[in-house]
Amino acid sequence: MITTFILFNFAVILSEATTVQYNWTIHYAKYNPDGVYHVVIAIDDDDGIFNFLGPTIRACKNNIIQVIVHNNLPNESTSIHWHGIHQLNIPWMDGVSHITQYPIMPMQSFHYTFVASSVGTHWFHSHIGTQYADGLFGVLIVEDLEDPYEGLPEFLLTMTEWWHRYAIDQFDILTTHPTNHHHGCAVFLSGIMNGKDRYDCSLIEQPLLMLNITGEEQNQLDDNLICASHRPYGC
Ligand SMILES: [Cu+2]
Repeated sequence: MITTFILFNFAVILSEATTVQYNWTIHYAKYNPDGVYHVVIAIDDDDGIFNFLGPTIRACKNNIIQVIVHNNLPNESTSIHWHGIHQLNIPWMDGVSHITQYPIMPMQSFHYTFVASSVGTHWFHSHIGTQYADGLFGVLIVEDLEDPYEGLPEFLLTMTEWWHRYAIDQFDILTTHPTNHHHGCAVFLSGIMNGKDRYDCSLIEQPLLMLNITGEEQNQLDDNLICASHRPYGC
């Protein structure tokens, strides 16, 4: 009875609200976000362009957000958690693998539908393993059109630590040699801001190229570059 009531309520909201839709395919790609190529996880937002970091979701308060996620990682399951969204009455949309949903298996899809309930600048991220350290995250913005500050200029900045190994390999190194924490290897090699940085500042002119896993060029990012790297302890 309770379940029926909850579903009914959600159906009423669905029928009245504006819907914002996304259709994502998650891929491996080779990318040099700081000038050094290695395998990352990228999202194709239904336009053939690989995004690193993920595409930004924008919705207004109480819109319905629909994201169809196709998992094209051939040997990893995944799920997406919508950080900051309360998922009231629909916990199965929270995207926490093995807790609120079965992970999305390789070459399978999942259709997330939820209410943009909480105003603010949030983020979404993979909620399995270490995938978000390989780039599987992005920004989720819920605007309030009645906010007195709505319409003022805004600047979006994402920051993440970055290493030159696939994250699970980095994790393996840290857990196999826990004393490495004290010798700097847990310290990131680059500070990626909005998906870009330069590990070697002398390579500031080198283009940022996104390649698919077979090496074909997918995307070239604009070269509004910064150089915020450092090289701790020769890790
Ligand atoms: Cu989170």
